[in-house]
Amino acid sequence: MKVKRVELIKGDITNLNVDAIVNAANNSLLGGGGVDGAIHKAAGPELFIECENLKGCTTGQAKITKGYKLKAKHIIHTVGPVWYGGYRDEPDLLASCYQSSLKLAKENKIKTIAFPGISTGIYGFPKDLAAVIAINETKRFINKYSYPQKVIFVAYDDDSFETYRNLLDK
Ligand code: AR6
Repeated sequence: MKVKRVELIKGDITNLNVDAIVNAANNSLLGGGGVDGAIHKAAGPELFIECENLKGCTTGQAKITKGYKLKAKHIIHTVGPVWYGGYRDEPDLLASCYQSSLKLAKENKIKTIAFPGISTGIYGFPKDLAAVIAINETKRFINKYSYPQKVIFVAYDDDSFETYRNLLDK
């Protein structure tokens, strides 16, 4: 039987029992609002200490830490672009977030990884375009490599869920 390698769920990414969850971080990697705030709160203060030692992260890149109090063993922190209208390489930078995160997952032999919609909250990236990029980059990557074995897209609201569902059904 063919194993399904891409899944979609609706909910809070901090509750997931997976090898790694991805965080929509900022360049400092020292926490913030949105999913970043929720992940730091759920993982506990040790995460902040490990993040301090990472000395930040460039937009479009990713760094890995432990998951601490989360069920997830690892957190892959990636820094999405702020949306300025689309003329400042935002789509390429977002694609790079997915590529860098998936590459780290592969290098760390992560079986299951869950992504929120990077940049689609406070950073203002249009959700439909972001979902197209997320799905394209993921499919391209998993067609080439056997790790991660499974990628889960986590939609936080009904609109995002429908956007992903329509695209994944195509
Ligand atoms: N689980 C899953 N998805 C979530 C959760 C959650 N618990 N909470 C929010 N989302 P955002 P960004 C969704 O704003 O746009 C922070 O301050 C949310 O609905 O968290 O990349 C950082 O420190 C949206 O679709 O991240 C940066 O400064 C998506 O996650 C900045 O925000 C991303 O929304 C990054 O902004």
